Amino acid sequence: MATTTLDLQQLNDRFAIPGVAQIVLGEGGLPKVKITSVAASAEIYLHGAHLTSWLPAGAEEVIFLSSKAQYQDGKAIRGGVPVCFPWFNAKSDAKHYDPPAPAHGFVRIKAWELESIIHEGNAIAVSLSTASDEGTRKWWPHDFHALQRITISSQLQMELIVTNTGASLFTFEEALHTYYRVGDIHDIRIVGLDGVSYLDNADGLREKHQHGDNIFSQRIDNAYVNTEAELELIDPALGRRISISKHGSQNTVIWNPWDELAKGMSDLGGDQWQHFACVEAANIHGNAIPLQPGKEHIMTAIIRAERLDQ
Ligand code: TA6
Repeated sequence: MATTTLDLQQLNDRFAIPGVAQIVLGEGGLPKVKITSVAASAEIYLHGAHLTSWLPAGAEEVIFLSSKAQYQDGKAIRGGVPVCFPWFNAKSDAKHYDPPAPAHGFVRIKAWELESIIHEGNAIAVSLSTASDEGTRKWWPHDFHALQRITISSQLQMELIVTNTGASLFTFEEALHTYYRVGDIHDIRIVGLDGVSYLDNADGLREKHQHGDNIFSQRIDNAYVNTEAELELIDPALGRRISISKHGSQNTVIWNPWDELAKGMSDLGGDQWQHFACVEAANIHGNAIPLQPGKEHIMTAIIRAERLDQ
């Protein structure tokens, strides 16, 4: 649904912070929060509570965003940080529904409510929420509230807080499906998963073990299990190291489609697949989260970027 000038004015009346935070019309006429501060700038669409840019002061853009991304209800923006909930990848019974249940759940393809923008020191915390409704219950018969709190400073912190607002236990999967911008996928390495078991989604989810650092020479789609490891993405072409830590997450997913899948992705195109790597804090497969009524679960991802020569 298009955002009117009045909607935008009402949003800015409630949430704008002069010189720091404003809500503007983004691609596809979708509203986005635009953050500009001493420490960093960032952009977050209300659609999917989807961060599409984080640019620490003095650094280059850290987040990849496809030049062919689609910006519309019912579609996920390609790139940025899609929020996957309450299931990961295809729902096993997706086709039993009309319309079919969407991949990676339904919260990344709908507008979230902007709850608050808080300026504390050099940090700006943007909170957005969504909740179950009759539309979501068609696909997933549980009542929930989800809050995404994104804190922008010289680091990027994303917290996904899920609350069971229903009367019975439910079990959910989740991921902060972060696309990191890289100079050249062939040259990067991800350090920190040596020896960790993973399920290889490019090979029938067979269980394997990571030997050494992750380097990329083909499609990779690995779900590492029972790991809270802090990782480093080393990018020689951009001369930088991205540190990725997390709390409340037992899985890390590493993905690049390679040319193999990218050529069939209309919202990616060209050689863009060579310029991102997905490193995702998640709770999926055997690490899905059972949540009792009234309880909440918090998954946090914290990202820092620094020069390699530092
Ligand atoms: O995170 C890896 C993955 O699950 C891959 O299997 C691939 O499907 C990717 O997510 C992107 O999914 P999407 O639905 O956004 O195209």
